[in-house]
Amino acid sequence: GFDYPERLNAAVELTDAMVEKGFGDHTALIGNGRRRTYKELSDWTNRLAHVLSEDLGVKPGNRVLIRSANNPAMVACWLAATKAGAVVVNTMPMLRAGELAKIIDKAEISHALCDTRLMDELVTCAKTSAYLTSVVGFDGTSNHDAELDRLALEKPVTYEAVETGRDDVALLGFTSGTTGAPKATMHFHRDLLMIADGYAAEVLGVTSEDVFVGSPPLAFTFGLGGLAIFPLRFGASATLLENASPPNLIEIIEKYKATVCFTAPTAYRVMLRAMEEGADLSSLRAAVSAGETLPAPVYQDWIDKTGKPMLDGIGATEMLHIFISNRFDDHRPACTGKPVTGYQVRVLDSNGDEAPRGEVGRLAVRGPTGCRYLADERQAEYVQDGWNVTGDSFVMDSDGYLHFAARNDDMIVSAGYNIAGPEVEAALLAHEAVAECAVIGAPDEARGEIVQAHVVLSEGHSASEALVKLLQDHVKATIAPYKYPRHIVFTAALPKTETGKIQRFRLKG
Ligand code: 3SK
Repeated sequence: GFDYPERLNAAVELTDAMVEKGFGDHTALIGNGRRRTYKELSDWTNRLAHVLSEDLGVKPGNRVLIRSANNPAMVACWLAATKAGAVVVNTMPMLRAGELAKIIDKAEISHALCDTRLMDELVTCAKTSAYLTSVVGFDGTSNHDAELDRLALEKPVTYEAVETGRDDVALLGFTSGTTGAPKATMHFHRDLLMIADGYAAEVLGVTSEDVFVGSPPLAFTFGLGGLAIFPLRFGASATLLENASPPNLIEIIEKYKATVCFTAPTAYRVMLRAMEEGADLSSLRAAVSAGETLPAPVYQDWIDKTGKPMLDGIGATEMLHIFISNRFDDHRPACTGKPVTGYQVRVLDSNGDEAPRGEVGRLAVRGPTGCRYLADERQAEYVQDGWNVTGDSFVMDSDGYLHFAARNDDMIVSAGYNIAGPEVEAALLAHEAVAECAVIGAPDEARGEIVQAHVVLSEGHSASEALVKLLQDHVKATIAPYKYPRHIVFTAALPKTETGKIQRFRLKG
């Protein structure tokens, strides 16, 4: 079981407690050209927590928004606010005033900590917000050259953290999902530790020797877990990149001999090509893929080039992190694996009963973390009889492995056939002319819907009628022919969320 003491502050466990355990001199964070040890991180976050409690008047339970790209200062602000008993909302730099205003209203944010390079949009919000009373800048480049940093330098390096309860809310994870309307999910102090003690311990086997790297924003729980909580829980090191483009990821992996990488299949495809051109990614022992379906050819190519499996996993902001995953010694192509320790899953038919093995149904999950929406009527729809009924359709095979079929809203029904868009995407992606693609159902009088593919071509290929025919034939030869895309649209780019998930709903005219 995952037993935590009744009084628990997750940020203390990830900093001060790590120093007490003997990791004080070990590197905790690397970013903006600097390394910080666990002792430095503990001191830094304690000084900041003093500022929050004493100068800014943050009280336990206040909601504090943080606005930044991935950098050590953002991690320090998140930990400090958590030590001060606040409920943190991490946000991405791309958000504009209108989007921030919705979050501020929904979460009743009273205080905001903002990288000084990103102040404008937040200051605009504060002018009209009924809740936001304080916006303070910090120096995301870690030169300690902003108001928050200057106040912190005057403070002691020890801090009596707020004695939060293990079931007190520590974090609000906002999710816009792939369909629109943002929701806030509440996560407890114990949840923050549990994802490390469960998934990161069991599946990744993290040790203090590990060096983490990755692309998901810390504002997304995938990133916060993978690039902050997991390394800090085990005395490992995290590299943080403000611009985590695939070439930058490759550079950091080579420079710091990173061992664990969190990113999406698109970046792994670039890494595979880079390896052909001499990039040395041999330090990576764990390549975690999530956020989008992992195409079987990418999975296979990774094994061929590295001799190690790629760890495909699925999580949800509602569940905080990954709850189904492949394992180093138990993995299959086009398969998300089995439930992570502590979680149970079911595949449900349209009546809400368990679907027979081999049949597509809605994925439900139950475990130590779980969905608690903040003031949202969708709670009752998402959690039924204690099961979190997700927006994904899966198949459980006869051996109990789970295979992603589609987002529920991405299932295409054409002439009576149920066609999972991602399966068609995987087939298209196996063709060298296709760099990226998204498959949707387009309205059709005769068939109800037809399979429509939006394709971004790889370098050196150009759109033509002949290529349409070639791709259609390729899909027919790869999967059941009735699934082939009757309509192919060539496009320069696909619409995506800030976290890189394809927004298929935007393609649906
Ligand atoms: O699969 C995802 O999209 C996800 C969401 C939140 C946290 C972790 C993951 C992998």
